[in-house]
Amino acid sequence: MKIIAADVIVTSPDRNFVTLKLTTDDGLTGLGDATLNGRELSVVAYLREHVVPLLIGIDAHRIEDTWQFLYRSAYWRRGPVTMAAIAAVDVALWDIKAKAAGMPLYQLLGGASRTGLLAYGHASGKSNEELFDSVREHQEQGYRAIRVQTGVPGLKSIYGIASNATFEANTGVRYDHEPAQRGARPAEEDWDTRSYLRHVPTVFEAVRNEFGPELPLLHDGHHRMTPIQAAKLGKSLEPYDLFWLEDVTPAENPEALRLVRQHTTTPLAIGEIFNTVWDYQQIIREQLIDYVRSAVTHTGGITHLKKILDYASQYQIKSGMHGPTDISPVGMAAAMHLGLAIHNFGIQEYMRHGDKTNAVFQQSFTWTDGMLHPGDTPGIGVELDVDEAGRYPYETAYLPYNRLADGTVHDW
Ligand code: KDG
Ligand code: MG
Repeated sequence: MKIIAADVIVTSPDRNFVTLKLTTDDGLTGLGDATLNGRELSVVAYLREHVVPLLIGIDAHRIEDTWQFLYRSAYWRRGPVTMAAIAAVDVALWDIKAKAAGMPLYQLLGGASRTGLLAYGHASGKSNEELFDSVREHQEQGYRAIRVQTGVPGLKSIYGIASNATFEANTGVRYDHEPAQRGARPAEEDWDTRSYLRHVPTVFEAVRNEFGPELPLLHDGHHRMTPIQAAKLGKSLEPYDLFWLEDVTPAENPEALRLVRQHTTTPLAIGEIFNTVWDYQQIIREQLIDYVRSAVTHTGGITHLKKILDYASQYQIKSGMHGPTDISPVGMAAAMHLGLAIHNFGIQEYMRHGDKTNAVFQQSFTWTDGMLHPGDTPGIGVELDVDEAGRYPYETAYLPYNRLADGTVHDW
């Protein structure tokens, strides 16, 4: 079964997506997600210029060998662009293999270990009232676990809160943290860690008072704290029993988590911007985290993320795969198959894609009572309508960035 065509499809229905489509000589097709938010075209070039020519003629069944070939023959290893490109090839090959077998992908990964995947959604609001409404809306949509982000007094616009500008730029689709705004330059937001650290515990206290002790609550620090600030936050949130506290410190220095861990029993999650098992090696071995946040899309595909999660399982560390709207329906489907099959599944992040996106990508997954299931269509269960995709050409869009009050650039 040989690859005879490899097409890179860029489409921007509600936001930009990059998809690789492989076709075999016996007519099977497979899809892989290669979307890297705000840097999409770098992966497009990597794929089109350097990977697609190498794929023509290879045996589509040789997934591990293709992975190792693309990873090692480049010499320049790792990094988000390389690993997103390899991920797209990997998932497309798994899609083809599962279609050839006539099975949904999770069957090839060992079969279902559970009946469905607990998923969390993103509630947010500038004020507690807005936040409570958003939590209720999510509960009405079936969510049984909810991420909570709020505005901070004195700060105009921060990560995780749908801003009006983002709302309008995205033509009415509310993306609580899809802030990649269409336009020539990134938007500037503001930040003050001391105000944030003072405010967040009061919000969680209010949410617990309103919604009770049962509801699993999550929060994302988005890499903005120093280790000691993160330790302080973890400690101050202990009374509110978080499911996890995410990305408290910048990802470049995973050792920082040792200090955070020494000070708090709040569970920690990290990894959405990691891309290989080597980013996790120390923090898994030292048990500095509780959840692995990587997406299939940014971590070399099913093949590599499964290795990370198998390693994590030896240390009782679970999956918490990244699933914001910049993970395309193809990337989400891959995550669902993997999550259904592995033993150490924890939770799946799930934001809903907009109607235009769902018209471009036909999907077989189900969402029932707060649980996801990838469906039983052979393959990953996603097909891409090329004509529909063609209606939405790429549009330049950037993630925002932060400046402190004195103008210093800060982690966003
Ligand atoms: O593209 C950036 C987003 O994927 C990121 O901001 C989302 O932090 C995120 C999350 O936890 O979903
Ligand atoms: Mg995050």
